[in-house]
Amino acid sequence: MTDNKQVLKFVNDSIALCKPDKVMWITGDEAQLESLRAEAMKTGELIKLNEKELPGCYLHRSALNDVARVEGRTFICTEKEEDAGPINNWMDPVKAYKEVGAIFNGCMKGRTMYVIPFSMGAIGSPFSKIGIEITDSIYVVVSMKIMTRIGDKVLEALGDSNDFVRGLHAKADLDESKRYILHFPQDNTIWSVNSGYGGNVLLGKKCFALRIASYQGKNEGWMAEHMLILGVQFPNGEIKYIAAAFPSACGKTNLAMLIPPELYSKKGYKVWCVGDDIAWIRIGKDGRLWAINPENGFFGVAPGTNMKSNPNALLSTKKNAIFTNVVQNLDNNTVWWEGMDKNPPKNALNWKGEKWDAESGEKGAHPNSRFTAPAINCPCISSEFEAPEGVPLSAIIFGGRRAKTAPLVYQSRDWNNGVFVGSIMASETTAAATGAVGVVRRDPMAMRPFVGYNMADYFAHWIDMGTKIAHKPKIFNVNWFRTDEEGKFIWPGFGDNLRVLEWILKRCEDKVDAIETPIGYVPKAEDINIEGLDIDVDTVKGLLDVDKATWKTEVEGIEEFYAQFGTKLPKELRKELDTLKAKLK
Ligand code: O2Y
Ligand code: MN
Repeated sequence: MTDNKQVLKFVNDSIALCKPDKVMWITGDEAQLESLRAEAMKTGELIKLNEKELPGCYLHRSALNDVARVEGRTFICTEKEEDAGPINNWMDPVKAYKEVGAIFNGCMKGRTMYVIPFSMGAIGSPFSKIGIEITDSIYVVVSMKIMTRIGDKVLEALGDSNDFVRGLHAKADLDESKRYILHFPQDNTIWSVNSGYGGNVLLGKKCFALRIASYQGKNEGWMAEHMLILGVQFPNGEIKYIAAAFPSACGKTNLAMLIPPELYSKKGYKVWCVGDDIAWIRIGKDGRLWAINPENGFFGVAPGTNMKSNPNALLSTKKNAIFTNVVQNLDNNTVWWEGMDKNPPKNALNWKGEKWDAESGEKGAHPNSRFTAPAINCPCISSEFEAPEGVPLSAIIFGGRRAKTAPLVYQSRDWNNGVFVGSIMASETTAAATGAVGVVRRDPMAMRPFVGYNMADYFAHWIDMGTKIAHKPKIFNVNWFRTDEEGKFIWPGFGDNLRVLEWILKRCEDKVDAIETPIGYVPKAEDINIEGLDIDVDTVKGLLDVDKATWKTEVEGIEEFYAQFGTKLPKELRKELDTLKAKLK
């Protein structure tokens, strides 16, 4: 427990509102967590998996109506609507506290309230931030144990400080019509009600580490970004770090845990994962950008994860992990999902807990089924994962899924041009996502659902950071998803993406030339190493082609997207767009 008056006030206020029968402070002690897991097993909230095959692992099934983040019910509650901006849903904070407070009122009667002190970032690191999550869900407690650092040591690090995020979560009735994920950036507060699933309830992740933290970063002069962080180790032992932002379904976790192709590993190249989803980035004393991963685990999509696509992710799930909404193999009490292997279990339950026949054609695992796994399980976790100051960034990469528009890789001309490149990021929908194929969704810096304030101000913050960073990382854009006439991907992707990272890191050190195009610098085709690949230099030329007509159409889409920001759009971005238009003439 703690003497911190602000923490006690927050907990007491929450007790008065939610009226739980019992309150339990989460100490981080393994015996306490084990007793909670045992309790959750009795109610079916957690199912213990085969201890020999998957030691310390559990299966969790969410409610059928509660299987993903709910962007439509996620709100930024600022006094002025303009401060939330045109991309976010906005709710007046007075109205939000009153109306959603009524849903919280008495919602924990007959239940236990758990108080989880947690740290985003290693405890005691100058980069780290503390939160208190109050919840009525054991699944949340045990997941927060994996995804963050929790317990008494966090309260010790907080001391008397009032600098903590207040997170209140209640499953309530899981009524989706009364589901709200509310952020009060001006009060350091998050309220989540009527959901029990992932990103809606593990409040350290998207709610704190992106939405609230992006607002804190703007006010405090740093950046909270939806980026993986990886280190490329060269044969001479030197390691260069990259942060990269991609919209969902672009293979972010796969890139974060990339396995070098044999040609590279034989020479001594290695890739180390610092983080797969979120980066907190600050200017170091040396004038470079330094990044930490504020999380302690991975909350990865299960379907499609296999020993070929991402062995490091799969191996990360082999102990002390929680699987949500996957198939349960009843013969050996292990788990399975589509794309794990070609041998679906014969005797199995689907994600809903129903008897499931793989031959039926129905999917067994939910498409958004997840594993929650400790980062330290990952075979390629970086030795700098816990480094208090993080890692220095040589490059920032933006990316999207574009069939034709964006080349395999291009470098922005300078920081402001790089911010422009991030601001126009977009992905084309796949059939799996929406049913409509090829619809362009603008997702600036992959932060569309995660900026906790007006996106135009967020762009301005990026521009402003550029004026303060003495040694700026170079900014690039990649597109692994260009397709041929038959719609097939041209670039092999996965581990071979290291070939592109190699060019990027060479550019950062001025070790390789490039060709100027209207959108930035592309590689000379012969400078992308294709040794051992089934493609030739002409194919690479095609992958690097910048088609003016396609980009003129793209500019129309950018104009339309920018229009919603009105006069708030930073003039630097307007200028970049004008320059692009002029170069395309
Ligand atoms: O649907 C959810 O609750 C999870 S969404 C998610 C999980 C891990 C990493 N990234 C994301 C995302 O939506 O970007
Ligand atoms: Mn994400």
